[in-house]
Amino acid sequence: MSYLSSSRYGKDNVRLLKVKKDPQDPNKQDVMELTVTCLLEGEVDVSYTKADNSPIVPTDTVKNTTFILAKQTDTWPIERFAATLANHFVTKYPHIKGAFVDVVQHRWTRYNVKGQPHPHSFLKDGEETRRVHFHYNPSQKIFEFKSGLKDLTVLKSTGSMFYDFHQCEYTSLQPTTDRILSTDVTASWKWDVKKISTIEDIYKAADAGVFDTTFDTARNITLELFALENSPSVQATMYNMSTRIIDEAPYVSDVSYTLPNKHYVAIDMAWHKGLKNTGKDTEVLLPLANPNGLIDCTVTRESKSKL
Ligand code: AZA
Repeated sequence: MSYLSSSRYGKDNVRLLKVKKDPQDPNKQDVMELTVTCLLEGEVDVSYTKADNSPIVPTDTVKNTTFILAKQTDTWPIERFAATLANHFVTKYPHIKGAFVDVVQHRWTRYNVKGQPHPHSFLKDGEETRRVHFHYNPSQKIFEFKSGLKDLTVLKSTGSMFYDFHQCEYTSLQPTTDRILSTDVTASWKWDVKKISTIEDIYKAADAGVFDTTFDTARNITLELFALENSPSVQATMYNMSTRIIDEAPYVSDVSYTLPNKHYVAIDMAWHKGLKNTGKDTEVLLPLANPNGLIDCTVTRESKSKL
């Protein structure tokens, strides 16, 4: 005997570019390039178990809706657009009980021409993305809402250490007080459900600039601490980043980081006329494609009742 224990369906990789024109000067524009995933859940079991398609809102309709709501509503910031999409599906279709919406914003940065920000020209300055995940199922009281960034690639050529680690007969790693540190930052921050727990709350926070300010705070703390701290380890640095975000971003309840440790190893050249290229003489290094370290943590705000 078996039963359908969970299911969801929808459209993945819906890509769009939204252009916002200044009503006073249509030459002045903003752009937002997005990749959207929208999956639905609800009373659709018979579509799996009885080949009855009648409850299926087709994935094509999900795609069309994404485009139409992008046209008809304000998509800035992406948290607002995720709320609009999720709310649409659970209010339009009574048998659709929940939506999983992921919105990924690709980076387009306005650039200066002759010292002035150009009104409608943008630079792709990296593969970094800003993102939001929203699982909204009001009938089950599910409101999982988090934002983040991914693929913010950074490297520092000194100011990173790793020593005093556990040693055993499997250990070959040498301790170091000066190494390269490089990673592709994935960071996310969960919105505090005590402060944001309804669609209206999301719209209000969007209007108040909470999502943009928090994104800037988290990104700046990441970049600043990465540069300024003499890092004892990836673990300690990511923890320090997380606690600072919790301190400085009042709407956030949890911060998570996932950091690959992308290794660069000094190339030993002693075989060539005793050429020194290790330790303090390291100048030429080999980027290792694999393997890489992978280090993860979540830091949670302590609730006041515990203090
Ligand atoms: N953390 C680091 O920062 N560097 C490392 C580790 C680790 O866990 N393991 N090897 N090198």
